Amino acid sequence: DRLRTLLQNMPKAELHIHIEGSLEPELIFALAQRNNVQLAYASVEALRDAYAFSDLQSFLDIYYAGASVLLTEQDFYDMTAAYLARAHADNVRHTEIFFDPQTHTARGVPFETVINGIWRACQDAPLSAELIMCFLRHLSEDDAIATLDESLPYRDKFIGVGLDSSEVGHPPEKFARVFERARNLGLRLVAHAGEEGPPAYIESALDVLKVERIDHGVRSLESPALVERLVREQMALTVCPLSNIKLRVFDVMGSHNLRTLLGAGLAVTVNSDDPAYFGGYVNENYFAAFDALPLDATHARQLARNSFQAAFIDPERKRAFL
Ligand code: ES4
Ligand code: ZN
Repeated sequence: DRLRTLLQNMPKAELHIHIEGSLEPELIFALAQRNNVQLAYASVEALRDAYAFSDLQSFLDIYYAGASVLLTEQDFYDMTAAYLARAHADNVRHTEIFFDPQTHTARGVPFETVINGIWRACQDAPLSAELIMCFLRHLSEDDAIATLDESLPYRDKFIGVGLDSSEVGHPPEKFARVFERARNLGLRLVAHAGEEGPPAYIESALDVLKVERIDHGVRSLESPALVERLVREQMALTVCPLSNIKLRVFDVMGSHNLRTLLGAGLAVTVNSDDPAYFGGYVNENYFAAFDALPLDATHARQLARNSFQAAFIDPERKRAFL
């Protein structure tokens, strides 16, 4: 119908996508074969059958196992090129891609292999693509600082840093020093907060880490004072509807709070998070939310506008999209 066509065709930015989460089961098997890596699953179907998650941690265990097939610069290039082609087909005009270097350096894959493969695919892409390096919050801050140090020779290849992986028990303030160093390097700052963690984690991401966007942030609604602040500051939330259903943050899409967040005046965006694991790329996230919730063409245009407004792109180019 007309709304679906609008959602499909409208130019949009994607601001919350983990590149390792775009690795499709077919590519996992192809890379395992190419690299002689042994997988714990006998077939693409058996692997896909394992994609039944009960919470964030149950997903992360499989997501890190899937990433174990990535060994060469070409592997990282191929994974990223496949995502960028898919995003382009969804009329994504600009994307800011998370990558998790620690997932790979901990396995002995050099930092330069990871970033060069991902970055080269971005250079060859039919849309603009920037990189945001994420620190794994289940590891120590010292490990994050060592990763930031390791990234410095490649400082010109990424625009910012983020914070992802297991949220509860690893509050933003654990990473105060590494974010301060990143800020002093002129890097843009984001963090996952309020996905499974409480509103207090969103507040400390803002106050301690000084982030410029909140990834997820859906639990902000539990604190009216926080909502008022996020609206006043027009702090963007990068919401990922399919992710939230697959990881049981909400039971069903009809119970998702996306419409309520928008209605409160929050700067909400729609994103895919880990599209190969959660059942769809960015347009599938728009379709699923708009099918289940009372959202119309005005909301669609607002969400697309918000995505460019919240993007780390130069103001001139931003104005052309708004
Ligand atoms: C993630 Cl959905 C989600 N949450 C936190 N960390 C992540 N890394 C990849 N996907
Ligand atoms: Zn995420």
